[in-house]
Amino acid sequence: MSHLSRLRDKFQTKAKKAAKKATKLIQNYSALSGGKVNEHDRIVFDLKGYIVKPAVLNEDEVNVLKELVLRQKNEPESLPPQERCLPGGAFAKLIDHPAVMNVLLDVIDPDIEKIRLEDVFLSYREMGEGEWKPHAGGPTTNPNYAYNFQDGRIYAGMTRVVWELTEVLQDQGGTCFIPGSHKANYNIRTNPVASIDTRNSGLWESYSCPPGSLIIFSEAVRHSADFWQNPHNPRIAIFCAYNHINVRHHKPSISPEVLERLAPRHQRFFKDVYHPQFDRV
Ligand SMILES: O=C(O)CCC(=O)C(=O)O
Repeated sequence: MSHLSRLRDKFQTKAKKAAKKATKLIQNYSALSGGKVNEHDRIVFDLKGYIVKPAVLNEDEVNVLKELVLRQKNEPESLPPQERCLPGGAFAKLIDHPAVMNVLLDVIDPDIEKIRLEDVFLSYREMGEGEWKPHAGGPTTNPNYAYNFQDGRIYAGMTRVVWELTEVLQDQGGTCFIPGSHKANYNIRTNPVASIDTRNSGLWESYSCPPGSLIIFSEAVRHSADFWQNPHNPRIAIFCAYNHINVRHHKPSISPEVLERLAPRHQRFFKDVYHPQFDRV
């Protein structure tokens, strides 16, 4: 091989690598096009362990999603196979919704390739349905549920993103939190205290929000489901569990039929658990 052709091959390889890098940067940038999380949300997430973003979706978007999840629940056969379960169908485009990504890129990892989505499910509750089951809070060495603050930024593990598709009334069945408990020093996770965990301890906080709102919370904050008490509508909420690429909490259960039909920009959230250093060529 002549010196000239060796030189040409070298340049071609370098150009390919540069193009790959540029594509990755552009993909990451487009996911961030809504801008990063605002200071208010970042500080409240750190302070309380959760944030509520009211009415992120409009009425039409909410109606489309409600129809999808109710059909998935009640008559899945009426849908094509790739839409019969979450995250398929009209839900898929919410996977990287800017309101979600702006927070996750701030609290899980600033590189979108290091964020995984490991579970998506519907929570449907009629009047009186639900449970009271406090969990998490306090220190842990388990990286899945970690919440750390280091060098000016949050390092969260599993982070729940909840799309509330119906109205939630204060203390009438929305998820409940003990704000700040993701940073508690006493281990209320492994040594729960009944007087703290009881629903009327005065330490629990919930929220009200219109349909289409987003709740984002660290799995590290002590939280619980509640009994649904809103007489106007059932709870119809989509729960998503995002995590860092290095760890996984849930057993993979997402249907391959659904995954195969997602757009590549959504499929990448379902990659296996590994360290992205092995992506290097
Ligand atoms: O159903 C709820 O409101 C809370 C669910 C829960 O406890 C969780 O996501 O870990």
